[in-house]
Amino acid sequence: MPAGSTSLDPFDNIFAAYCAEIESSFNRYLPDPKERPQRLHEAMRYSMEAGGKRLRPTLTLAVADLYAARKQALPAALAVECIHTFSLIHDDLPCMDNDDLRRGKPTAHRQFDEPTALLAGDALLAFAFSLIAREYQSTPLLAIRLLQELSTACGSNGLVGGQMEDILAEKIPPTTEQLDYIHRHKTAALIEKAMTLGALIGQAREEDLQIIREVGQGIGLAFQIIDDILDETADAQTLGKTPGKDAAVGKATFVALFGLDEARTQANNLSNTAAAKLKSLPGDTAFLVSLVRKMQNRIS
Ligand code: GRG
Repeated sequence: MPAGSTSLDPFDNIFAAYCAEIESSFNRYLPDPKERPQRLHEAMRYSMEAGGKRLRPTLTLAVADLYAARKQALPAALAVECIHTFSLIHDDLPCMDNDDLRRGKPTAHRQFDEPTALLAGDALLAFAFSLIAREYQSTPLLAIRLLQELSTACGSNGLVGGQMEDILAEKIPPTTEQLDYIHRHKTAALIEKAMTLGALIGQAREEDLQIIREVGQGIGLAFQIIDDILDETADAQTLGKTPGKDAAVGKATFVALFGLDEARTQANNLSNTAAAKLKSLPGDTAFLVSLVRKMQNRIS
């Protein structure tokens, strides 16, 4: 369990400590914003420091914690957050979602400019892999495994592939199978890998690894369904990004396809299954189970 607890709610306390650990690693690992090319490094740091829930790196650390490997997992957790931030920067660009607000702040291309934002995303993606290669070089087989898992989750068979089908679905309404593909690739793949990396670093047994992959897919899908629900029901201030964009472009979301009630039921079912599976893992899974519940009931 991370040190530095102060709040009275044990869950909030632990979550805040994980986030603090992740954010305090920025200065140690990320390029210095004063380093040349300064503008690029400033833009990378701007988006990384803009906030966000830090869900994915927390998952990496919390899974590694089950195997007493949290400390070793920190660079991998940061790499996951760099990839997530790259995807948000690119998703917000005018050629994609054309958004002005992210994490409650101006998007990277609004704060800087479009070419700088594009390059900051590219650089964060590349940096994530170089960080893993560098920090795990003393265990080369582990390093290769981490790089394989993460690069697959990012590419055409992962979040970029999911984004491609998502864009195509704006023109031709997707079937439920296509929507499932989009969400599993665009959202669940990175959430699953965040957990898998923690397990690999902790040298989890193959049976545990399988459970962790299933849990990651389940909560990843639930996360996206809830994102669709919030896009429909939340306000910009609470959300930290522009709501109602899906409906505005006629995007086929879980809510559009199934309605709010059925979308909520599906998110609950997926979360319940994930929480039950987590309990079969070794170590103290209470924090991870509570995290699933918090994400299930989140309002932003
Ligand atoms: C490579 C351009 C490109 C896109 C890949 C991941 C992705 C596809 C696009 C990002 C935008 C998006 C809506 C992704 C779905 C996953 C999702 C709900 C992201 C938001 O995650 P949060 O809520 O964000 O955890 P914070 O800001 O809290 O970290």
